[in-house]
Amino acid sequence: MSDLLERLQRLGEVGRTGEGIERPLFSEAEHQARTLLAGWARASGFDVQQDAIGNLFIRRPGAWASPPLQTGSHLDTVKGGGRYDGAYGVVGGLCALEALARRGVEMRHPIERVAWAGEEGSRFPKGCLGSSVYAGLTTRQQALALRGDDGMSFADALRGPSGLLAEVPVRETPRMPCGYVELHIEQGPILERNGLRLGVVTAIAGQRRLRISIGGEAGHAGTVPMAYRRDAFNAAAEIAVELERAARRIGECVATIGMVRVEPNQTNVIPGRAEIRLDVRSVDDERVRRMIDELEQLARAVRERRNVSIELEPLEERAATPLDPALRGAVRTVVEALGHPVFEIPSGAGHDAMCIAKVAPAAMIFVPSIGGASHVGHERTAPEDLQLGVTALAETLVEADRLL
Ligand code: HGY
Ligand code: MN
Ligand code: MN
Repeated sequence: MSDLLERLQRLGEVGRTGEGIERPLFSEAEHQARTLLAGWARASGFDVQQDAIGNLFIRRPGAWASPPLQTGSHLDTVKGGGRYDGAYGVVGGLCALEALARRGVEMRHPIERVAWAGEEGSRFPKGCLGSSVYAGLTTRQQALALRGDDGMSFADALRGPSGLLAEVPVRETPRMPCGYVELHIEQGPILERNGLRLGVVTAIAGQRRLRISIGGEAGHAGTVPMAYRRDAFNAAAEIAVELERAARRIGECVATIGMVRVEPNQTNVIPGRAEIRLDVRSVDDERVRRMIDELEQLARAVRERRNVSIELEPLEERAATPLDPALRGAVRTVVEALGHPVFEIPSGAGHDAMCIAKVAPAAMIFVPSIGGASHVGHERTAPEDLQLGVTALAETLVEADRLL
């Protein structure tokens, strides 16, 4: 089995739970994953560094002392996640640098592979944390003040035993890249359905995430007549169903309520409080805006009708991100040279490339997800597609090095 597959296999055991992988940022498992990657990179002779908020860099010098060409992705996962989302781009980036070094390919720009800290937002309520601080979209203070669902602040977790890697030098000043290429699984069914093995990503969907807190009145499930109730969960449920209808009506957008909290969460007590988290996305920002309008109208109506309090707290807002035409051209050239059809595809999933695209030309390469499954333990990509993606990444880095 190749280094790529062996490493993905090995990494996929780090943080494995019953149904999938759990590697939230600065957990023991995620720290172990970064340690593993640093060890593999050092064994291949690369320079390993980290920055002050946990982004991990490996670097291959170039002929020029210029801004680096970067590739990267993330090692953290969602709860019950798969072994390829993020990890594939991190391990694949290492394998691409090793392939270029083995072939003795002389690059003008230094090449860096980055493992961005906390892309998923599965512990701290902000996704793409490491790449957005790196790109200056989030201040370090804002990141440090974030509080995880377990109550611990980012600052404390960063200082804790699973924060920075002990034996890795910390780079103080971020080096803005001259270009960025991210290799990632598609996480959807399009490539597989079209019999394709490589995708050239055109844009990354914009997204809005909100916390919706509902205050009603707890009470005895048996004694309070329906007409007297201020049931916080039923208010949340009405909002959820109506938002699903709105997303279908507006079209070309998706709305998900993937997190629900009910208090006191007892069978025989009417819920007095409920918290739901909404994730809305589209490559068309106007449709996301219309969805938020619908939510605001709905909240006003449900507040009135059910006599409950409803607070909408924005957690995240990212505009749709078109990827760089010239770098996309480099990916297209490589896909053709490898003998595959050029297939342009938008990304419904968010990626660190959204942030890096704000400071440098960025592009993405997709490989198929079997059955379109992702963010689940049975996330899979065929080994030959995993290998092909790394080859495409290595060649794209060479092409981009020439171009930039
Ligand atoms: O949610 C996303 O799209 C990404 O997987 N963080
Ligand atoms: Mn990802
Ligand atoms: Mn993900």
